[in-house]
Amino acid sequence: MPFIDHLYNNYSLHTKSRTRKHASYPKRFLVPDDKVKWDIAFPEYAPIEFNAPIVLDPNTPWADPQDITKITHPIFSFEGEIKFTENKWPLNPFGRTGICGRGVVGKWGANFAVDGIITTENLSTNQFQVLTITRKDTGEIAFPGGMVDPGESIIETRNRELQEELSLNMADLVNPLYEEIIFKGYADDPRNTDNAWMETTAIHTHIAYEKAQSLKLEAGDDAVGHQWTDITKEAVENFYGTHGYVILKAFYRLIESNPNLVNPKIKEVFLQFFK
Ligand code: RP5
Repeated sequence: MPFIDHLYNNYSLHTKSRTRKHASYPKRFLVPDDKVKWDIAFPEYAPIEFNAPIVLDPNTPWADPQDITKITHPIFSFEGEIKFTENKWPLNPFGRTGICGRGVVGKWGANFAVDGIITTENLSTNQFQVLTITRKDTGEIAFPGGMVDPGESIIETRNRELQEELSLNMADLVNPLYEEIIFKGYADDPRNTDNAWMETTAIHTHIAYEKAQSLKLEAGDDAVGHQWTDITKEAVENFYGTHGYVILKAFYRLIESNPNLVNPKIKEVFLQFFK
């Protein structure tokens, strides 16, 4: 099975949303692979409800009221129509997570983020590289990214996050070799619950190696470190959330849509490595 299909399988069964959790969460109720989808009967299913104090605090600006009838924004998902419980709580479009309520996630239903995927080709190692941060919360390697603030466009969020987490000067990203939105959908995130979850839009920007080397970067905000990460199986498997699946998707798309942009040796190594 090609490696990306293995990552897609884990993604479609939202393995991380069932088996990982935020440090403050109670234990997730065990949801086997064949009981993930809501339309499969699972009468024993009894997840604990957990809502973090910060989410319940009426003064937290990014959190909805606990009483869902009081929210004023629409509840929608990139994944299509949302189902609701009898008490009007939205149901995770990918299925059961083993915890209900909102956990540390502010909004009922989908919570929208943006990820900035900045990549290059390392001609000395013949490998693709991606600019990553080390997350303060889990210590995992991740794309720089974050939540969309009210009124912000996707590109504004991406740029703000690159500045906050990496001090990137946005003038350095003008005229990249390639730029495309390559993903819009559910994010398999360890904070997800049955009723509140992350969705993301990922923008892939590919730049020349010399340009990548010249960027002045400094970790800040949610990032405690930054690095150019070589795209190896091990790196991809250990990325935060869905980022491993998304980075492979991004490189396959780049190779397919812009075959002349990619160094033939790097392409050969990549395809051989992930076949
Ligand atoms: C992930 O959470 C998204 O892909 C995005 O990278 C991130 C946003 O959350 P914070 O980084 O703001 O915690 O699911």
